[in-house]
Amino acid sequence: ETYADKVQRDERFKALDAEDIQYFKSILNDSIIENEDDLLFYNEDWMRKYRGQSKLLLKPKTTEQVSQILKYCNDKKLAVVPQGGNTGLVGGSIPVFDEIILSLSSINKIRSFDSVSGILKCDAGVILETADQYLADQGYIFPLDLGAKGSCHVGGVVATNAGGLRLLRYGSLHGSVLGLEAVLPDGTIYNSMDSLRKDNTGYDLKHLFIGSEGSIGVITGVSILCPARPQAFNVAFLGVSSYEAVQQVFNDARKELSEILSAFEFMDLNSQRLVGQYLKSDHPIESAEYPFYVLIETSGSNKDHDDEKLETFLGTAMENGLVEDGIIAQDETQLKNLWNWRENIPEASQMNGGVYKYDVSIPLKDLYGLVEAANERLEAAGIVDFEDASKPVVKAVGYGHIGDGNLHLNVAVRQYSKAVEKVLEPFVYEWVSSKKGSISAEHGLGFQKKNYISYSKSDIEIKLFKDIKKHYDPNGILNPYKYI
Ligand code: FAD
Ligand code: 2HG
Ligand code: ZN
Repeated sequence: ETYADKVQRDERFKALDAEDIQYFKSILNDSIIENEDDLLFYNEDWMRKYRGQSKLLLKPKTTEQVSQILKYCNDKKLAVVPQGGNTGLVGGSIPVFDEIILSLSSINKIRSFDSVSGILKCDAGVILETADQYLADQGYIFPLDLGAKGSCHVGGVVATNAGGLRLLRYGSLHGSVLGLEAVLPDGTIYNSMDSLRKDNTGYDLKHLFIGSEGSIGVITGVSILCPARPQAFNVAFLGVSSYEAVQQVFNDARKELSEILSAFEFMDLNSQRLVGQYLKSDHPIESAEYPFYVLIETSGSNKDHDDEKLETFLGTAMENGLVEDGIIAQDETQLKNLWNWRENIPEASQMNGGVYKYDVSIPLKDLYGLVEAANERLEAAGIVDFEDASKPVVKAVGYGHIGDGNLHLNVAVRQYSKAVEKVLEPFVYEWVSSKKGSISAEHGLGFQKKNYISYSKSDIEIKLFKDIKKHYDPNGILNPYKYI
């Protein structure tokens, strides 16, 4: 992606000089990266779609160091991008021009865990999987899970308000995060880490930071309420013949599996074909190909009870023709394998060269219509073919957290190109807006959707956003050129 046609460097920001680097060295010693090759990973996003030109990455080890850095940058008008695990999917975590990258990866300690209340307090740079593993050892679970868990940070998912695979059961981070520690651009440290579950003393400021995408402060600590880890997990993978049937299965699952239903994901056939190519293996449902697949996870406290409920549910769904074929994982390995066919879609959809991603909320009945509309449009333009490598687009595939009304439309391409982008944008955003959907269900706006926010927010809402940004970051040094 080149930025020249989308945005210009803001000349109010100072360019980095030797004196600045000297200052950062005086507080961080060696915890900085200046070498261009070493900076490459941090300058480029996970999809290799966006690339910035930062000359400096800072890795503070304490909140106080973050405070010193931001105060200095604010005084000197040096622009800064906060970065967690750099797994964000909207180009929000990388610089656009020469912004300094402030990495949280060395602020990475578990601070405390209270095994009676289930409250975990940790640094922002703790890797999500590390936090979940720590909790597993204590019989608890992190209330959020996603495919990037091995790299993304607790602070990064909070800054994004990521949704993921467990939202259906545990709700959004706005519900489970109890308090935060965050550093404002002028160096002020805001701290609500000791908040209790109930606290109605005035504005609940933490909510401004959850999902703020690094635009008003740098999160350095998170306090989060974690549920007891379920004792028994089951996964079923089903082949379904129509999108209507997918919705019906979801409806029935909510009623019949009720309190043990913990995830309900759907995938279309083309997404599974891509995963098959990526994993180089046969699909777990071998009998035939189906237009749609559903992954159902149950989790509870009594394996026999859950097994019985799931088997009865599946038996009825097959008898009444809603489900064509299905399997239930018989052991831990099979359970992980079934999840792989869902969790590997992001990787598989970009293996041919690149991917245009749209992460949208749409009322359930219209949700898959977007994938059909996108494919029709690509076909009308004559640029899509699953097999023919001379066409720039492989296919538009659809999958996602159907239990949350969240579709992921991934347009797998052989290379990024302006021509393809023009066929898709603003078409996709207009389509979503016409159905009163949201152009970002869980990945945020970042750089990708900076020009499209008005498809989902009114002028008044956008003005209020700007007021908040100006209040917290009057010099605009934090994550500039992004959605605000
Ligand atoms: P980064 O990518 O580094 O940053 C994301 C944004 O937050 C940036 O704007 C950055 O400036 C800001 N930021 C990061 N850390 C801080 C901080 N400490 N303080 C202030 N701002 C900060 N998302 C979902 O919602 N659901 C999914 O199921 C899901 N699955 C994914 C699967 C894969 C394979 C991948 C690659 C991504 C997936 N995502 C998913 C995207 C998701 O947004 C990120 O994985 C995660 O939320 C970002 O965490 P991170 O630490 O990598 O943050
Ligand atoms: C998922 O649900 C993630 O797998 C990523 O949110 C979706 O890559 C995507 O578009
Ligand atoms: Zn998702």
